[in-house]
Amino acid sequence: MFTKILIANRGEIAVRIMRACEELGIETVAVYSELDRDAVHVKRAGEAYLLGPGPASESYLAIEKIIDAVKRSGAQAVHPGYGFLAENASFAAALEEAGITFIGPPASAIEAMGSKTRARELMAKAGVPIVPGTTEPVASIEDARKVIEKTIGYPVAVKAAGGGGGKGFRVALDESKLQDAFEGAAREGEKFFGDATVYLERYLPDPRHVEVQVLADTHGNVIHLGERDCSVQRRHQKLIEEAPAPAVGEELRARIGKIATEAAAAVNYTGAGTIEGLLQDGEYFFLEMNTRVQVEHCVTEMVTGIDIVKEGIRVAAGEPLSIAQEDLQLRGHAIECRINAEDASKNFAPAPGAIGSYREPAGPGVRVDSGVEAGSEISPMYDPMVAKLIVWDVDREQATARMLRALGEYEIGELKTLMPFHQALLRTRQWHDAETCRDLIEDRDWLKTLAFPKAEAAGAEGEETVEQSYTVEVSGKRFDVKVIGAPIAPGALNGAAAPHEAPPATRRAPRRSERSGGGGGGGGDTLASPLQGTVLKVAVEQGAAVEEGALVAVIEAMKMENEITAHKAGVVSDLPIAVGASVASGDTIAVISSTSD
Ligand code: MV4
Repeated sequence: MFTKILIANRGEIAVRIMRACEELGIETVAVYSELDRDAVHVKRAGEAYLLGPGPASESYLAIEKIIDAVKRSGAQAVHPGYGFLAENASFAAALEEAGITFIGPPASAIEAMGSKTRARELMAKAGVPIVPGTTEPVASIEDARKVIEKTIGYPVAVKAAGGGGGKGFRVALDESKLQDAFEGAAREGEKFFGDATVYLERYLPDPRHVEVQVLADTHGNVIHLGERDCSVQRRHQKLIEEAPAPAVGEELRARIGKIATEAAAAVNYTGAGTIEGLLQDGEYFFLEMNTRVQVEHCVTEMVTGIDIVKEGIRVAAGEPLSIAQEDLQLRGHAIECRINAEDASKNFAPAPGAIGSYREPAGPGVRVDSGVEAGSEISPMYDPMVAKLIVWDVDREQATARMLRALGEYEIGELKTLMPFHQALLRTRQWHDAETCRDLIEDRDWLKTLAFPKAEAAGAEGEETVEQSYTVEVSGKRFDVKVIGAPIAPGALNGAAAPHEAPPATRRAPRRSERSGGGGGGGGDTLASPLQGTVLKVAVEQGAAVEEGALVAVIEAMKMENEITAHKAGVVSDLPIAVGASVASGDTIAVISSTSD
């Protein structure tokens, strides 16, 4: 077994891996960027090395710097977590060359699964069912037209060969939309993966996203740990995951488990991996393989009792898997909610910022995987995930009630997160009936009901107002009261009652973004940018009439395209942005004046 591992990641997954290392008696090494000097994963590690400035390209993606830190620390192995370098075959190969163990599959397996057309071809040859479509790249729109006419039909999914996780994925409902879809998928493929190659699949109308966790060792053992359902997604970002999948029974589980282990064996896989697929009317189709530990691995850990991260480390050290397929038992039901710094009511706009007070839920069946504490900063530079809240209970209904209880206990001060979204969604009939909830997540009116309360407009002009909570006792009975008004100095209360949210020392004036309503809206006509980035597209002209929710601009930040939509209907009276320009968080994107008042 290794004695020291370097974790080439940050946030909750870095902490998660360190926990596994500690239990295995392995020393831990963190790496960090200048933005993460005070981060939890850095404090937690046995030792830590600065990589460089905040941008990932100069820190968490800088292969040479990471290898240098491995050498300085004397670590024998590197765990990449997910994201960053986790599915970078040249990183795995570079480590191998330097005599360092990569905790993950062989570079050849990463490579084989990295090209989605190659993966489809391999899987088809191995007898794994794939979504009907092409296994060869489609060179031109004319070629695409021919194949669709002959075999696939409409609607059709156009996907980037270098893609995955929904990046570079467009749908053409009919022939008139094919050019847009084809060019869009190729453009995104080129931008994200440096590969404009696309392929085609039959578009399935309302499938479930069902994925199978696999583990493989270097002794020829390949097992599966059952499936997860990840159908609740937004812009291909998973929001809620659960295990087992509500639509999968014992027979189907055995069938898709076999598909998954055969897929892994076909690429000589080792370590932890996931076969992602679509389930439609009892039919299962291979979509892609994630050659790493996934965000949502925790729900599988909860229902199997197996520590997937520890198994991955054992396998990398040459040890056999600690369990056999026939010993595996599934028990109960687990749900995971991703707690992102996002405002669901504003179309899931990123809402980076600092965490004020912070308290994690606890109690039976509750697990929190986080990498933050009071005072942590959620930077717009990295993933907006603050934490994962995972619960276990004997069945889905009770797990749902437990999740609602735990969400209620979770206190993340001063940051806008998806917690209200999760609370609302888990209370719907759609969730109760185990529907995919796509209609809800795309329903703007429903999302708007999740708006965060605004602390505003009670005081006189120019005077700042805040919302504060107090506990008071009236005739010996406790009441929680909310006071909205001018800030009260803590001393002014004369000790009668103290605000019980944040201690006075940590209270601060709201930042500009909070005063304007938080994530790109504000109360008035101004549509402010919720994030810092580059204007990729301006979709309206000055003077144009827009509907509420209409696309105004696309802003690229961290290679993600963020659609900025009109926060109200009206006429674009000012548009101080241009394609290629940089915008800061809070900058005006457009001013939308009302037409009738
Ligand atoms: C699809 C699809 C329909 N037909 N492919 C790909 C990445 C993953 N994030 C979702 N993906 C989809 N691929 C074909 N040929 C529909 C989706 C999809 C989806 C699937 C199941 C549950 C929720 C979904 C939400 C968006 C897209």
